[in-house]
Amino acid sequence: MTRPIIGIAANETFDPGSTLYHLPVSYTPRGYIEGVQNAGGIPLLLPITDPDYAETYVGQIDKLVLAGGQDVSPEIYGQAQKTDGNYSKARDDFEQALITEALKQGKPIFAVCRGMQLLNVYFGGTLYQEIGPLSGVEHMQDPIPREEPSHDLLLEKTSSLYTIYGNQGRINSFHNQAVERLGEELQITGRCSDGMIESIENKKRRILGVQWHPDFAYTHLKQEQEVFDYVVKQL
Ligand SMILES: [Mn+2]
Repeated sequence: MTRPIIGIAANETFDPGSTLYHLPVSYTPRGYIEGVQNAGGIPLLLPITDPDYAETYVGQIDKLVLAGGQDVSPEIYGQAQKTDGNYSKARDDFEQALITEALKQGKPIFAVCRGMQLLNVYFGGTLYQEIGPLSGVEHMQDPIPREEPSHDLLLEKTSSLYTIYGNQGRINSFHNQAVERLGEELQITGRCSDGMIESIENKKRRILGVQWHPDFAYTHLKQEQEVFDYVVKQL
């Protein structure tokens, strides 16, 4: 059986100091790796590097995953920075190049949280830089454990995930930013009951973005592993 190779765009950080002496590391949360492995895929990490190498990297993979992480730099969608956030221009640049190449090479894209926001911005959309008072729903659910759902998910019948959640599901939520204006070529397929956009898609191009974190909950909730199953086997 041929196992699809799932390229996961990696992040960078520094070891906090307790074991690796503040060593800089390239990484992805293990949830992406195990979620893909459980679904029968082979995860392959794509470290942040010169955008010129995106063509070569995307050439090695069957599908692309854009993971969660830093806020997307507001300058990409034409806004001044309004909040104190954690940004990485190198990551923004490399991942935009990966999107360009995935589209060019016809490879599906699954994007989570920041990844979905970057996709939206890539297609010309904008973000709310701070959801805060815009909603009565708490979209940064901490201290509720990450594997626990904290708000609802209202799915369109056209959603690729409709067979998993039906028209109403429950999902976790760890974001203080959200899609504001939708990018071109994208459709809204899921919202929270407060109206916040929770999933976007382009079925023709095989693009799926989710605002929640299946990678936090795949060991705990069957539906969250089923999202990885869908991505690896069907997207
Ligand atoms: Mn949410």
